Amino acid sequence: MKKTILLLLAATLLATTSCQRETPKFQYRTQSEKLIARMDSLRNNGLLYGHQDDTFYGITWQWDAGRSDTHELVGDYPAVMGFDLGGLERSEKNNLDGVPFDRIESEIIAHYKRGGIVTLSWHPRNPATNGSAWDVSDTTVVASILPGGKNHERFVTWMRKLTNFMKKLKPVRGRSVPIILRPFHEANGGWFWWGTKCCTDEQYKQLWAMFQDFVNAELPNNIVWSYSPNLQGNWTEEEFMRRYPGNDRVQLLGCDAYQWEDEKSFITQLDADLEFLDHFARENHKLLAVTECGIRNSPTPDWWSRVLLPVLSPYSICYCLAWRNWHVEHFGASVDASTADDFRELKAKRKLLFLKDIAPQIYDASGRNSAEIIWL
Ligand code: BMA
Repeated sequence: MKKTILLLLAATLLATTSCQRETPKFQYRTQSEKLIARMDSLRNNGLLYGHQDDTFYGITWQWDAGRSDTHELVGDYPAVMGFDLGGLERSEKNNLDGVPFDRIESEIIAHYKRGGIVTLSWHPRNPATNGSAWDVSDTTVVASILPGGKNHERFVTWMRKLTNFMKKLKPVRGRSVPIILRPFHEANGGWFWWGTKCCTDEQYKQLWAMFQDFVNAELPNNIVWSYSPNLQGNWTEEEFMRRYPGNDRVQLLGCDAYQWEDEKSFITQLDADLEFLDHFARENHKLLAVTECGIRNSPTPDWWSRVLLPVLSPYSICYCLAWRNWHVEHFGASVDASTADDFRELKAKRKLLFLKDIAPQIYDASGRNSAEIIWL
């Protein structure tokens, strides 16, 4: 064992030395820059599958350790895993969906160590009313948390709780986990307190900047910023720019896209959005992803292959992240969903990529996958 570890250390040192000689700028790269470069290169290999709360619960189970609807269906974990930090702002033990934050913490580290990619969203409670993220009853909420507002100091403590949590995301040895952070998402809709009902475009941009500057000051090297409006269907540049935080503030453009109603209009709208976003991303050197997606409770068995993927395939998209599989409603793949066979086939044809497709498959002398050693 000792010998294996020494050999590995020597190999790593050798690799590092030769890498430094050839490409000296590599050693200065931050975790976020490395993740951006990795995703940029991975998108040439194919579309990554992502899933929210993958290892905490599925359609027919919850909280069992070591389970995953994705793994049980295709024998591999999603390449991208999403988690939500809603509830952290009030020092809750569990997030808004009942997931203990200590499990979120260990799963983020576990997924990173196996070579996976992690994205975080935040559905914070309404800081003016204490209602949920969906409480849009107070139109002064955003103004009240901006500098000078009566809830500003309170919101600063919320942001600090978030950064304190993210600072803990560190394997025992090694560097902090890089995170794709997707705050204040779907802001072109009116259903969240940061949406169109509760703040002006200017206030939204100020909110984003305040939050981002705070987080970046605490975690300067780890965050890839994702700006993710909801499916819009008719973006024009003028409309899109109204809330866009700015090219210096965003590295990944997202689209949250659910098929709530008829298939045809979903396809038309998503295609229109992706055409706009793909063009914008190319012009402005951004990554592109479908940051939430799905159809509620999988009523259409070939939805993945016939509806979603044909729309995505002409565009240069890094990943699509299916929303959570919960017993009340599910969006991701599972043996218990009607889409199981269709999804399995996509995996077989490599139309979707999973963890093992993106993690380096390097084995040490004892046959153990040493991906985690590479990523530490
Ligand atoms: C929504 C729904 C909610 C959930 C929230 C945060 O889309 O799934 O049930 O609380 O996301 O995960």
